[in-house]
Amino acid sequence: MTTTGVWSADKAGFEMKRKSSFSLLDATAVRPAPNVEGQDGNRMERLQQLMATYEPNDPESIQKSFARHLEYSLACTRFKFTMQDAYRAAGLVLRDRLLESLNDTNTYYREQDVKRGYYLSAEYLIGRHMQNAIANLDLEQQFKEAFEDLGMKLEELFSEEADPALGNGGLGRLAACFLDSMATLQLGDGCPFEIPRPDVTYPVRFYGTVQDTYENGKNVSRWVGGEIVQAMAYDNPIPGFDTYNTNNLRLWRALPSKEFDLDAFSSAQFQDAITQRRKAEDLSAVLYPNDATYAGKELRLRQQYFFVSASLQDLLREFIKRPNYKWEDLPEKVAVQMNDTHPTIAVAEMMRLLVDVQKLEWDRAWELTRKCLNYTNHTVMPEALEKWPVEMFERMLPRHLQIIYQINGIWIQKLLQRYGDGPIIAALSIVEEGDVKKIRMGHLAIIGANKINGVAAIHTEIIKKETFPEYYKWCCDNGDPNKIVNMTNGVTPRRWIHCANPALSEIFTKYLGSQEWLTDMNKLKEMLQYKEDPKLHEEWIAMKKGCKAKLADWLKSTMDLEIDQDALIDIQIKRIHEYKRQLMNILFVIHRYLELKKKSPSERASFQKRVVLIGGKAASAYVNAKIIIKLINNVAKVINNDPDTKQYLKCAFVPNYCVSAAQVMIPASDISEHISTAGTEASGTSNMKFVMNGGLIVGTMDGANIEIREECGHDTMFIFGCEEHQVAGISARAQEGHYPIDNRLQAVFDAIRNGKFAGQAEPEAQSEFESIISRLCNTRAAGTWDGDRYLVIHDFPSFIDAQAKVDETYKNRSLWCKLSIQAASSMAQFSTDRTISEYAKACESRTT
Ligand code: NBG
Repeated sequence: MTTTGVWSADKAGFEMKRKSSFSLLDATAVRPAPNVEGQDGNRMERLQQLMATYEPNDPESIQKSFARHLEYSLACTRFKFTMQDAYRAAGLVLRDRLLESLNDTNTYYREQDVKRGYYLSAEYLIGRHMQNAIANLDLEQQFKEAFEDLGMKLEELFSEEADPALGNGGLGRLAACFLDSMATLQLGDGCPFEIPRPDVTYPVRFYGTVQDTYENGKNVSRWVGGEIVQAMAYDNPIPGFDTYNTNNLRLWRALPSKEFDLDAFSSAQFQDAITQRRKAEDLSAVLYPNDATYAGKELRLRQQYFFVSASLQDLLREFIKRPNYKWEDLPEKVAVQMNDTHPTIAVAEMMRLLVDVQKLEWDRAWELTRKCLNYTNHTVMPEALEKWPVEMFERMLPRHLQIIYQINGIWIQKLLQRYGDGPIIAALSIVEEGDVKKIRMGHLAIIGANKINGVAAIHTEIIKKETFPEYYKWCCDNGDPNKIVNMTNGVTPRRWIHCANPALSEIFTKYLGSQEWLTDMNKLKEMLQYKEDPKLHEEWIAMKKGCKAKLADWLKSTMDLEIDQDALIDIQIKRIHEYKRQLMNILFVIHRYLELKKKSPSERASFQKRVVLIGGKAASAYVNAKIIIKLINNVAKVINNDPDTKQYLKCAFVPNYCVSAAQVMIPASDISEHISTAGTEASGTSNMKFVMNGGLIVGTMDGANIEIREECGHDTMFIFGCEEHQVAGISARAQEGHYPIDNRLQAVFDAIRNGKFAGQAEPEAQSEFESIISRLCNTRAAGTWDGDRYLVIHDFPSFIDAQAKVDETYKNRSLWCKLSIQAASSMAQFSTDRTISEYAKACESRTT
């Protein structure tokens, strides 16, 4: 999947009527026309006239357009249609407007001759489109009036939309926030309701062989045979906010290269034809197959190559179409951002397209490739730096393996010249030696990229120090230490404040006198002058109350959970991973429960009420993550049904966590947990969303927490746990057995071991829970160390202290409210508008 956007800010935005909001373009406004000089500009003049104006956006016209789509596009009658039909018809009304804007934006980009940014990502967690599209097109009022007049609430329409789950976690959601900012900043090209483009298809080959020949004095390689699959484009327009820009998110669907051969129906090849079709469709049917198996791994590499090849063929076609462009202009016109290692086969594919297809010399092609591609690293977990067995590569992508070997050969020569033979050569080689020889995609990316970036300040330093230390040394030795740069993540305030929390958006707009803060979050700093204003406090508390009421309704209807809306709402939502320490959170909940049980009823009455919600998905093959989810569910069952405590403490694992769930949960939180072991979370982005909504953070000195704390003030964050530079020493001591277990944690372990949360009723779960605890307590004395790798035991006592401080601070409601306003008003740094501007600037100041 790719998205295209304009990268260079200075070129976009002036001549046409760009900055005016969409709804101001009435039906009489004339649409921009491309410069058709030299072409047959008069062709179908009448048709051109008919298409030269916009669909009108007043409520009545919206109603008419809706009625038309309901009957003529969806074949409903006025007597018989469902809410789902109504949602789809309203979606088509919007799609019409988005198409106008998308087409005009493309005309404009072409005319302006802008540089295009292509974001190559296997994941886009875009969430529901409709509400966001209406807000970004500035059509909220008109849609509201139009549909209310028809007897429909917009919220009912919105809830009909499925949440497109095109991703796993932060990396996929970040890509979606980037789309919003690229369109809003008038930097890019983007998506909401899909448009199939059978006219945009590319062949993608797998397997086959390479024929090497010598022609006209040159070595020529030809990749032949194998299987060909067609990649067909599906466009998703992404509108910016308060701008007429609409960008394109282009997704790719795999189709068999030859459509069903009817003759085959009567022949023995029938089965073959079906197999071919299924094999092609498997490619784009499911995101991220379980890659614990060899077949899963192979399908994943096939998926990656499929979308990368289609996207690069597409961008080169766009470039070649322009007769005035020369190859040396490519880096001026094209910037490709590789989102993690998933699309990094792009390095070899770009070389193949330039050398084999476009017939460029190797050195020239390499220079262009390296100037166009950039790579973002999103994690320090070594397992996420993908490596593919050479044998798999050789079968599936034989020409790419050759190219990678050639890139590596030249690279190793350079290294040998500088360092001589030694361990640094093996460390920096793209090929990993061993029982199974592998291609290291992270290495391919850094060698083939112009810039490499981390996603928060601490993470970027860790990349230099630990993830790619030898490579960083090479950059420094070559006088290019700025090759690895930091681009702290962000989130879009349009979705995460304006759409997710309309009441908060209204407060900001009311106090600041305009909506400008939505495109310039620095404006929110003006809210700081009111942080102790009792009037604002009243409105702020009412806003939180409203969000909690919505959350309570949602929890009741989705999981039949009842919560006390006056309780402190404590949320941890993110992928389930041991480094993120959901385990520590649930151990703390057990501790809190045990403490409550010890108290008399009158003592309990002064205890701070809490609702702890934990949500998130786990990779399908991740066994420990699943045990942790089971533990959370079992603990919830006990606590929520204990008559002594259930008034004071509730806990739940929220199923099916997704963008829409986040939009309900985040605005309602008082605190959220961002408690990864220091040095493990690259950035985190939900931390930013929570704070923008007035939630405070319980967190470690990790990822973007550190920068958020600097911006918002140290008093707004409840920090605990060891720091990154202490981790190695603590781990070493833990392995040697010098690892005291706090009494309170010991009591939690005892409760689990005694069967409080599984016991004889669930012997399998009981033994899984015990095994998790035993592992935490393991020292090297018991064999190879597989113990408390993420320092749960070490950080637990200070976690309890931080939580106690939360309770104490929360008692003082006006202090809490002040901190909440202070934090939410200081988040300008964490808008993706800032992040995207930095990416755009970095692309302009390219290194050689
Ligand atoms: C995630 C990190 C987060 C980070 C997001 C976005 C992956 C592989 N990484 O810390 O774990 O916020 O990327 O950069 O999803």
